Amino acid sequence: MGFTRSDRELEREPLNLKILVAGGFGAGKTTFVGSVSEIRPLRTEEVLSAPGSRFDDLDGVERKATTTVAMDFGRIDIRANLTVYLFGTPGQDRFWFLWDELATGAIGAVVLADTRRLEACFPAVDFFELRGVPFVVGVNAFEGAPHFPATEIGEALDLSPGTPVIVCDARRREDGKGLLIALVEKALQLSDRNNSRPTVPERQDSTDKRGEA
Ligand SMILES: Nc1nc2c(ncn2[C@@H]2O[C@H](COP(=O)(O)OP(=O)(O)OP(=O)(O)O)[C@@H](O)[C@H]2O)c(=O)[nH]1
Ligand SMILES: [Mg+2]
Repeated sequence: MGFTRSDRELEREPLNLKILVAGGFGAGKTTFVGSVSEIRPLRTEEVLSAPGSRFDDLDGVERKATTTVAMDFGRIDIRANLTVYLFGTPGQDRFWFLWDELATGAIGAVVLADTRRLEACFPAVDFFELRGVPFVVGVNAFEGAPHFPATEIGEALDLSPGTPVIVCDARRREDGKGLLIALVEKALQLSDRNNSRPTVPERQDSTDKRGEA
């Protein structure tokens, strides 16, 4: 007798998803990945240098001492058989060239916004909208930052209808997890509509030596 697996069994197959954590300079991306990750996060922080300050927009985050120069990496099991690999982007314009590579294979993104400098996340919003990559906006509530209703923030960012806008504290794991779950639900809905299951593609090129020292 032939053995066929039911949809329910297929649903329980391990699913590995790649998600980007993006947004403007200093919006809390590294903090988010670090607080959500269940493994010790990989960070690429460097001290903000005087020469770099000629290129970096430090307005509003003058007290920031370090910045991400390549990426953050973390991992979390959202539920049984659903693992999310988190890739935090660098925030400064001079590292834009890394974004395309970081976004390869991602099923979606969390775009962190800081209401003190909302315009800093416009490029991230544009990046994902242009590529049709689903995203949710996390409004990282810094102390003393102005509060706006989610609908107003959605309008200010000119988001497509249905794009979730969720207030969060990037330092709180539960907040981060809530954003990831909202994103995964949105991405799965979209992929069901397109009849394809999102996964992180297997690396095809066995000669790739980027992991080597
Ligand atoms: N009060 C408060 N501080 C936060 C929050 N999230 C991040 N921070 C602080 O804000 C600063 C910037 O956070 P990062 O996580 O480095 O920001 P980033 O977006 O990774 O910055 P870049 O990589 O330089 O673009 C750090 O000092 C954090 O401790 C938050 O929700 N509330
Ligand atoms: Mg960072």
